[in-house]
Amino acid sequence: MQDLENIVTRAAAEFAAASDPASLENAKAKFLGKSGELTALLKQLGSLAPEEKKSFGQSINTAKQQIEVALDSRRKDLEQKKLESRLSGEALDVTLPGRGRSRGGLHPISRTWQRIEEIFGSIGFDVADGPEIETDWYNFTALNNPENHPARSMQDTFYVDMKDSGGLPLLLRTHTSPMQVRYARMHVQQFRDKAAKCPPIKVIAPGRTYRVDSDATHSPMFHQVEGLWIDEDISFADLKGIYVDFLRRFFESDDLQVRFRPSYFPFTEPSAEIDLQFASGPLKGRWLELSGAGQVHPQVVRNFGLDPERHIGFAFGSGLERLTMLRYGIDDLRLFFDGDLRFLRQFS
Ligand code: FA5
Repeated sequence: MQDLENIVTRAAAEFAAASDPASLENAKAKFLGKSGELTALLKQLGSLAPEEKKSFGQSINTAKQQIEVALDSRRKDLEQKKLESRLSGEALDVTLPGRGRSRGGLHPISRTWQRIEEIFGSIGFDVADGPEIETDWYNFTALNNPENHPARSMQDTFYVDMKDSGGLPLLLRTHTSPMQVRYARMHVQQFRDKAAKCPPIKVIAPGRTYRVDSDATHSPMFHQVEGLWIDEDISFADLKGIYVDFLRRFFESDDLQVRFRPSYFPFTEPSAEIDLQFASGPLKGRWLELSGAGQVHPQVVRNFGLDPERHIGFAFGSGLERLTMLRYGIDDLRLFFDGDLRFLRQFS
């Protein structure tokens, strides 16, 4: 009896001293486990006389219940302590000032992109999108710029390792002009399938382009917008009218100094570069080239799947960075990509 009371007291003391669930379970094993003290006393029951066995057995059971009650209550204590420490660790100080969120804004090039889509959309141009990793055929050959043609060197680019492209010559497109051919062929095919008369092709294709270029007016990654209008009677005069009207709406001014300068592209004939004079900023009064343009070459019209005797029109390819520089009077296009928030915030 004395022994049992002693065991119960020690068990309660050890449970109270256990500061975490693992040490509590160890303490439990010491008294109630297979080789625990109470279990050892139970094993002695067999050697007692029947009368003694009954009363001792009852005492052991009572002691066991007392130990279990102490164990259970300590378990609950520890759980409660754990919960309290978690709650106090995660406590929120609702009196702290909020973190605040600064408002983001559109990148100036994205603004230009949106304006272009809005203006051309309003005069019936469709908007198309195409791959930045392009085949050599669409980027050059289909644009009347065959392999080994010297005009290819005007647009040096980044080539994809042939091992990765299954032998198909792939490159980062140097301009958005491959979209002329992609869009026109899709358009022509669509109406050929329906045996219907092919309606005019009237599309712009804005997107990223790449070249081995880098200075204040050239970046290795830049944006162009391609424009293409093909019908039975679209002329260079339409190009001038549409393009100058676009510039007036883009710059919100009728007082623009625009220059069409003769140039050469294998995919247009005649060809021109379109320049605009800075109206503000450090380069005020200087001319900046905005765009290449021209009457689509008959060979390219043939590559569209159309008859150049019947279908004629113009195309242009303009730089979005250049348009943005002229709009805001910026003298170095690298500012657009440096990620300096002091610069970018001025446009949001
Ligand atoms: C072309 O890329 C022709 N595909 C344009 C064209 C389309 C001609 C349809 C005829 C018919 P060019 O290389 O000149 O042409 O580039 C056109 C415009 O892209 C330039 O006027 C300039 O505004 C912009 N541009 C060219 N290279 C860069 C560069 N590295 N960084 C920023 N803008 C550039």
